[in-house]
Amino acid sequence: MKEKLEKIRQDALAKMEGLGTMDALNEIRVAYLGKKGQLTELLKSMKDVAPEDRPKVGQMVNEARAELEGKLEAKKAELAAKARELQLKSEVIDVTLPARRNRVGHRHPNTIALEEVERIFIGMGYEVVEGPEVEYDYYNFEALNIPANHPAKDEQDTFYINKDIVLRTQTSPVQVRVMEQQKPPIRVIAPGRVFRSDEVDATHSPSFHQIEGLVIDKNITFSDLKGTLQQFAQELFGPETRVKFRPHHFPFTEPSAEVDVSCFKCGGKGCRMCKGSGWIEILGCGMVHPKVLRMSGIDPDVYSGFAFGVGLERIALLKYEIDDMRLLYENDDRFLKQF
Ligand code: 2U9
Repeated sequence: MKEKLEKIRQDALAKMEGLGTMDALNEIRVAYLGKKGQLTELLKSMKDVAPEDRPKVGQMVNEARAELEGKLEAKKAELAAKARELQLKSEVIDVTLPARRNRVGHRHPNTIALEEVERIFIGMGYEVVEGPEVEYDYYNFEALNIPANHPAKDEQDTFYINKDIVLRTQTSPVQVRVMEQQKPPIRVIAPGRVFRSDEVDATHSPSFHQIEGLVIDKNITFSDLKGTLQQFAQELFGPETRVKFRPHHFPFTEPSAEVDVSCFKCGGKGCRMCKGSGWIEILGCGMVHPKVLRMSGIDPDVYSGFAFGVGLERIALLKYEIDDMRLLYENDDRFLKQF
């Protein structure tokens, strides 16, 4: 019995020596001290020991048990410490590594150009107004003197939701809504996204942005239009800028004109920017057609007004000398961060 006990004790201690994991430790605990463990079994066989030897043998078994339990606890603590040390090593933070850059975005060239145009017109007393991108055919065409059979309404030009509703092709319907709701004097600009069924190329996109302006009051003349757009061009492209009005036709204005500015790159001498002409076309404008005023409840015998429209992308491309409109929509930040 004594030898058996000593053998169990030695075996257990030897197994504990090389032990590396908590699982292995538990296996040893179960194998020796568990319900059916070797030491427990030994205690059960006490009945075979001579009665006078029992106290002595009992004490020896208990001592061995206490010793093994103590060793197991110590081993457990040692394994836990090792695991913690490994964890700390693997989670160590190298404070000398360079910090990861926080890549902050910034305003899109369209936004920069829009805010510049808004700043100029707000400075002249204009209000900025917005309206729906999905619009009634009436507001987009009819109220602007573009009748049912007009070529601008062709499916090639316009996205139709149904026969009465379209994706707006211009921001003019916003100004029609203003005229219906407000009495003159009216002085607004209407920026926003517009849609035309165009193929994508360097200067076209099925969705782009416009800024249109509308002024209505008593005694508004073409001179007011010229002075306003000259002021706008000089603020946008520099004080030396000259403007040129060329006769044109729009259904919603009469008379109508297209406006060129002297080339801000060469001052008008002719260069690559202005294709040698010295002039760059930037917008369209005119005096609001009397029929358009009357349709929205403004008496053309009392009031008159002017309107203009400019493509926002066109301004952004010109101002930042970008040669392909598609770059504005790719959102490649190597491109965007240049502005
Ligand atoms: C109302 C009456 C008249 C807005 C105008 C233009 C001339 C014009 C183009 C510029 C480049 C569109 O983006 S573009 O293709 N626009 O030339 N727009 S007059 O006239 C109006 C607007 C509202 C009630």
